[in-house]
Amino acid sequence: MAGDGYGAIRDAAIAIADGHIAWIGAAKDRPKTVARETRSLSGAWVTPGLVDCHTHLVFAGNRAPEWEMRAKGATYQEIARAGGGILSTVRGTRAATEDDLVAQSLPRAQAMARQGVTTVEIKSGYGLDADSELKMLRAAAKVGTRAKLNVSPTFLGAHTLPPEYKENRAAYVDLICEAMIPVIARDRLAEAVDAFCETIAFTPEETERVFAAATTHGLRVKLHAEQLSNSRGAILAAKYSALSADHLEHLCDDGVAAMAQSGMVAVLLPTAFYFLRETRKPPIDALRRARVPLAIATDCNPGTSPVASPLIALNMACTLYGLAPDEALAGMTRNGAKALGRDDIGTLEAGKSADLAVWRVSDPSELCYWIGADLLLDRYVRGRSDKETNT
Ligand code: DI6
Ligand code: FE
Repeated sequence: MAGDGYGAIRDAAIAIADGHIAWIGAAKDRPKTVARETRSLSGAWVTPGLVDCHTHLVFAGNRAPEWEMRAKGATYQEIARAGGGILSTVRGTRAATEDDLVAQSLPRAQAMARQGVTTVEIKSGYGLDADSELKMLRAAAKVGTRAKLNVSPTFLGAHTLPPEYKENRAAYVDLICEAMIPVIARDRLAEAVDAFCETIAFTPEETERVFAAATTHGLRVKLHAEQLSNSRGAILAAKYSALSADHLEHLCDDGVAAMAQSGMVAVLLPTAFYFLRETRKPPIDALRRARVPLAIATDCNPGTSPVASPLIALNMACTLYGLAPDEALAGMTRNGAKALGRDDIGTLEAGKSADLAVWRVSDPSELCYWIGADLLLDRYVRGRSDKETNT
């Protein structure tokens, strides 16, 4: 029957009070208390608001020209020589004012909201100096307010080495650990600290220094791990009780075991896999057998996943990675929330925040099935409908 496997309640009622779900169940069982206002969502499906737990959606400019060069046969080295790659986004982001960054990033956030996202994680990592990283984190908060999204900000100073530290890697890691993380923790500008542990980015030793500093300052960690090669980053992340390890195409058996042991979430980013035309998939079956929760996210970024559509990420989780639609949807609700360390969102239960998505579908599998359809009827963010707040 429609909705089997999703924990669906048919002919349901949801009571909302003070921005929270006060009661949920079959409409015939609903408590007799008189509601101040009732609304019929007859014929629609309601899910938790989607949680996109891995994005870099705040950045300036884009890399479409570079992508076009690649489509015409240019190599990575040629593009780098022509000033392309991640450092071109760093230059653009450094040069942008905070208002500019907000203006350029807002349409991406609004596109996500229009597809049912209510919580989005946004990473810094295109500033790579203290002022520019803080500017990105402030812009992320403003974008969230304007797009009516809850933002979970993450500090990703260890994204790539800034050009001015080319000859002195250790000094940049010092700057992250001794100057940036203490200020970010003190001013509560981020909820977590991430790093890109990869041959082209930071070594496991450098990553460990960043994790140690984050932990000292009371911030949780997470990691871009095993995307292009196996650096055993997931094992290192487990040692620091990370929330998640993300990408994981090259994750080995030891990594799966370490993630299971420490209770981490595996965040899968199938749109980045698609965009890079990768062929090696994450070890999904091994993760399932080890009962590691699977989350799905967009990785929205200008280089490897110019994707502001959570529903396309769900589709690709199914078509490219072989997830079942109910598994994929759990990956962008329940397990996306878990990857952010949040227990107040991600499921429809009494006591949780009333963050809901209301869909024009006849079965929840349609959320993973359509590409480019207009499925969202409404969202509720902390109990307030987009319709009443004029989004
Ligand atoms: N992994 C990626 O694929 C991206 N960042 C990361 O940590 C690349 C980001 C970019 O190219 O702008
Ligand atoms: Fe990423």
